[in-house]
Amino acid sequence: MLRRLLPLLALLLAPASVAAQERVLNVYNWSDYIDPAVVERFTRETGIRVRYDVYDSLETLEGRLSAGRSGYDLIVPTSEPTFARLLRAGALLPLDRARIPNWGNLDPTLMARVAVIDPGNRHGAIYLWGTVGLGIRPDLVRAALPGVALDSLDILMKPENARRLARCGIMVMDSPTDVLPSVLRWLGRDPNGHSDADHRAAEAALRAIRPHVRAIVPSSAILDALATGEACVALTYSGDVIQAATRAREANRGVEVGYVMPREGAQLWFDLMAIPADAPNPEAAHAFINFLLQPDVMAAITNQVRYPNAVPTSRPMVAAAVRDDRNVFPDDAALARTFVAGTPPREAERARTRLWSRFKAGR
Ligand code: N2P
Repeated sequence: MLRRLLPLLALLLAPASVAAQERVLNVYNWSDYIDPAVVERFTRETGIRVRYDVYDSLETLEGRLSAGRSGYDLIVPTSEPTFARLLRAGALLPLDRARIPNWGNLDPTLMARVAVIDPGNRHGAIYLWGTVGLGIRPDLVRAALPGVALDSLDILMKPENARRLARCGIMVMDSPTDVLPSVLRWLGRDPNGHSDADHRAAEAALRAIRPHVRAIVPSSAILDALATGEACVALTYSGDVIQAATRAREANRGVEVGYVMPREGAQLWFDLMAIPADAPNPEAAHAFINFLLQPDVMAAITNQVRYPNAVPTSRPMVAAAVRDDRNVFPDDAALARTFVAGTPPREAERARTRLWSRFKAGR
């Protein structure tokens, strides 16, 4: 008996600092993108402490990662352009499937879509996915634009509409990467076009609405502004809008928020769990990925953040109101109209960054 207890005693008496150093997982994920209870459960079950940092745009994530030595063990970049670029730069560790027995829970059809940029799905597993569209306050939009169709980017992008909505608050998320493709698509151009003509057209369209835009701020600030009613039209990520709608309803101050998946065709994106090549604790990262891929864990995350996941067996555990919400889980017809952003070449990326700063500055 005593002999059986000895190893346990040794473990309990081990210097805490050593144990702690070895058992920390450094996560860098999007803001408002997990159920905190899930993270606590991971620590309870594994003893691994989680240090959890957040970003709210791909530009921030890429800036932090591209220099290397970020200190993170797990990141969640969008498949294109960020994950694709990090992969090309050799900045991602191949995943060890032997350490991820729950890999089989992933939807093969969705995983095939991201295999285009990650052959064999060797470096990333889909965490959550969604679209880019508008968060609106339908009552205010209807009042300002009688008879307007509530399913189109026209609400924001037609200057005469933007002018009428300026007073109730227009916001655009501060991310050329995740905004320009939708603008190009609304213009009827290739959302992944990166010719000078494409850039000029997108810039002209943005400049035309600029005087009516109250704020160009990170997506986390947009979520807050929609929830409080400070914005009546905002271009941002689908689940963020649906989270804002829930918060607004709970606050019970008469703010109603709805999501518009643009009929022109919405940008569809996939966020992938990946491990930086220089991660201090890749073992813990593998354990976390495996933990997250459990159906009940994924269902809890989707219930909380209103983004669909890639674990089909989680679906029965997702609350009916979330499962049946076509803005969370778009139907096939809506999905057929979506497009996925590509990875612009460096030069085009620089042109996009420059045009975006002019847009922000209002020049
Ligand atoms: C979460 C943002 C969603 C991720 N707040 C966009 N890819």
